[in-house]
Amino acid sequence: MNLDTLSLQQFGQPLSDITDSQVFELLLQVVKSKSDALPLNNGKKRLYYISAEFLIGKLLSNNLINLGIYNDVKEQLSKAGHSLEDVEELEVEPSLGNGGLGRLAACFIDSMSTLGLPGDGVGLMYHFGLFHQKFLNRQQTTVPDAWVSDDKWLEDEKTSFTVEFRDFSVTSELYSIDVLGYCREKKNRLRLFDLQTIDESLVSDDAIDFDKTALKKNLTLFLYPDDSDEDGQLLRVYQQYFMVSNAAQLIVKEAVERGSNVHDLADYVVIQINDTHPTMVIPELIRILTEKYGISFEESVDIVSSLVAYTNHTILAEALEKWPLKFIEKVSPKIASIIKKLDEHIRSTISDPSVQIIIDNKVHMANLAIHYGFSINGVAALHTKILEETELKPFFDLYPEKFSNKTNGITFRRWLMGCNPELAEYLDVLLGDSWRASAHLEELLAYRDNDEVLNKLQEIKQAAKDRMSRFLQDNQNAKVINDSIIDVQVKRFHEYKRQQMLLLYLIWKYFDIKSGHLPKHPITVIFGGKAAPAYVAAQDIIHAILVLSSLIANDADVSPYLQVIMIENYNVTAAEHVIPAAEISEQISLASKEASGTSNMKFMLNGAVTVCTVDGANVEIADLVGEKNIYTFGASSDEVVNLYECKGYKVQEFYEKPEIKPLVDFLISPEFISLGNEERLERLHKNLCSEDWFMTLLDLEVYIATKERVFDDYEDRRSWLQKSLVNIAMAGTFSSDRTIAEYNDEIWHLTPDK
Ligand code: 26M
Repeated sequence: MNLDTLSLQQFGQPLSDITDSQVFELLLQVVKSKSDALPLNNGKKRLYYISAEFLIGKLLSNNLINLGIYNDVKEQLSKAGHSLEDVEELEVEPSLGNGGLGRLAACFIDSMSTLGLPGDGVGLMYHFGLFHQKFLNRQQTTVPDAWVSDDKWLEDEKTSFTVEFRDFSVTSELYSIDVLGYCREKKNRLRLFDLQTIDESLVSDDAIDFDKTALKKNLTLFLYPDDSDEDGQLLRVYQQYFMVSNAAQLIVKEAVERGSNVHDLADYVVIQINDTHPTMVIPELIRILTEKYGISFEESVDIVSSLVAYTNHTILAEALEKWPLKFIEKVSPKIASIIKKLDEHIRSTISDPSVQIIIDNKVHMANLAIHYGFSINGVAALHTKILEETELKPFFDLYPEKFSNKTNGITFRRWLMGCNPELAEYLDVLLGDSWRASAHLEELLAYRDNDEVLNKLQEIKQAAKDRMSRFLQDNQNAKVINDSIIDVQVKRFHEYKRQQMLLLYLIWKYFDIKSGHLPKHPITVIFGGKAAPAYVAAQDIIHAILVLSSLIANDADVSPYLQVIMIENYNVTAAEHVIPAAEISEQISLASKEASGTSNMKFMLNGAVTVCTVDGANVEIADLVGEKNIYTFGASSDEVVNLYECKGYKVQEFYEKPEIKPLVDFLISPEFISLGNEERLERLHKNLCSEDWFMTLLDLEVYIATKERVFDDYEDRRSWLQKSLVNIAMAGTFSSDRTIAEYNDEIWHLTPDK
C-alpha cells in the first residue's frame, strides 16, 4: 500500500502536500476498505457481551496496529513530513463509557477478535455519552459531549426492532463498529442500538439537563442520566429495557438464522452480562420464548438460565442495583410479571430471605442474575474471595459451582503497542516480537543487571514524559516541571478510591517543603477523573485538589519542588498520554473496596512502580513482582471488614492526632478558603473528621511514611529502574487475551474460527 499513490489519486497531490485532515481521511479509507473486506468470525455458538458501556477510545491507531500496517504507515507519513500522532488528534473519542467496567468491555472485544472467537459487543449508542468535564472556579462543571456527528467508524446495519413499553412502543436502529483482531483475517463487531425517533435538540450546547419524560425522543441521549430524582431513575430503567429487548431480539433472530429451533438456543448462544445493568435480558428472553415461540414457562426458564452468565464488578452494597418493582411495572408489566413469577419460585424453594429477588418491593438485579444465570464471576482473586465468603455468601452456599474468578486484563495492543511504541519497539529488540502475540515478557528479567538496558528504559520513560508534557501543555496549558518525578492517580472520583488521601499527603508534603526539607527531585502529582454529577462528596474532593494545585503554584517557596495537575476531562486519550509517562502508580483504595482496578495493570506494563493497598488485583501484582518491587501499605481487607462489622473505626481518635489534625484542618484554613468555595471545603472537612466512611485517616500516616520511602528509593536510579523492569516483565499475566481465554475455556466454550 503506497499512501503517496493514494493521495495523488484522491487529492491530485502527493502525500507531502496534503493537510493532516486529508491524511486522516485517507487513512480512514485505507482502514475501512481493509476491514470491510474481512468476513465475520463464524461458529455455531456465538457470544453476546452485553454492556451499558464500551469505552473504546480512538480507533485509527488501534486498527492500524491490528491490521499489521502501523509501522509502515507511520514511516510513510514521516517521510512525507506528517506525524501519525498529529493526525490522530483529529479523531474524536467516542464517549460511550465512564470507567473501569466500560474500558474492560472494550479490551474484551479486542481480545475476542484477536482470539478468533465468534462474538459481539452489544450496547447503546448514546448520542452524548458521558458528560465532558470542564473546570470553572476550581470546580467540575459538566457539558454535553456531542461525539456522534463527528464519528467516522459507525455503520448503519439497516436492522430495526420494535420495543414495546407499557404506554408506547419505539423502533430501534442498529449501528455497528468493526472490531479487528491482532493480525487476524476475520472480525467481530460492536453493535449499538439507537432510537429511530431520537431528538438531539432536547439538549442545549452548554448544559446536560433535558426533558427526562420525553421518552420517545431521549432514550439514547445520555449514558447514566442524572438519577437523583425519580424521572431520572425511571429513564434508566427504560434505557436498560430498550437495550436488552433489542439485544434479545437480535440474539434469537440470529440463532434461528444459524439453525436453532430455539429449544436448543443454548447450543447457539451464550450471553455475558457486564455487571447487572443488562439483567432484564433474562425475563425478556423468557418473554420472547413463551410469547413468540410458544415454549412453556418452565422450559423457557431452563433455556435462558443455561445461557446467561453474570460478571460482578463491585463489592459496595450501595452500588448493587435495586429497582422499585413499580418502575419495572411502569416500563413493562410483562417483564414485571415474569420477575414476580421467578421470585415466587425462589420463595417457594428457598427460605433464606436474603436471597430473594424482590425484597421490600425492590428488585435486586444481582439476585435475579445469580439465580437465573449459570455463572457468576468476580474480577480479581481477592474480589471473588470476598464475594464467596462475605458479600454473596448465601448464594455461594447455594450454588458453589456457579462461582469463579476471572482476573481482569488489558489489551496490550492499546496499552503498550499503541500508547508506548518506543517501549514496544525496544522489547522487540530485546525479546524478538513474539511477545506481541503471546504477551510473554518474562524474558526481560534476564536484563535486570544490564546497565545499557536500564539506561535505555530510562530514556524511553523520559520520552514518554516529554510527550505527556506536550499533551498537557496543548490541552490545558499546564506546564510540567522539568525533570520531576511523575506520580499519578487517574480513575473515577469516589470516596473509596481515596483521592482525598493523596490530597492529605500533598498537604503534608507542602508543609514539609515549607519547613525547609527540599525534595531531591521535584515531584509532579497528576490526578484525573470525573465525578458523577449527583455525587457531591466526590466533587468536593475535586474542588480541594484544584484549590491545592493553585495554592502551591502561587507559592514561590514550594512551586519549584511540588506541583499538582488535575487533568481536565480525563478519558482514554488522556490515559494513553499519562500512563506511559508515569513513574509511580497510585492504587490506594480502602482494602476490600476496589474489585480489581485495571489502570494498575496498565501502569505496571509501562514500567511504573505501584504504591498500593492490599486490594483488588494489586494483590496479584504484588505476588508477581515480589515485595521489593512494589510498595504496599495499610489495613488489610480482613481488618477493614472487621472494623465495619464491629463499628470499630473511631475517626475522632485519628483526627485528634497531632500528626493528622493540622493536615485536615488546612482544608478550612484562610489560605485554602480564600481560593475556594467555603461550603464545599467545610463539607469535605466535616466528612473527613466526623464520618470518614472509607477510613482515610486510618491509613494516612503509614501512607505518608510509605510515600517518603518511595521518593528516597527513587534517588537510587539503578535500583529504581530495576523495579521498573521487573514490573514490565511480570505484566504478561494481565493481558486481556489471557482473561478472555479463561472466560472461553471455563464459561463460554466457543470454538475459535481459524
Ligand atoms: C449505577 C447506578 C446508576 C448509575 C451508574 C451506575 C454504575 C455505573 C457504572 C455503577 C457502577 C458502574 O461501574 C462500576 C465499575 O466501573 N466497576 C469497576 O469495574 C472494573 C472492571 O472490572 C474494576 O476494575 C474496578 O475495580 C471496578 O470499580
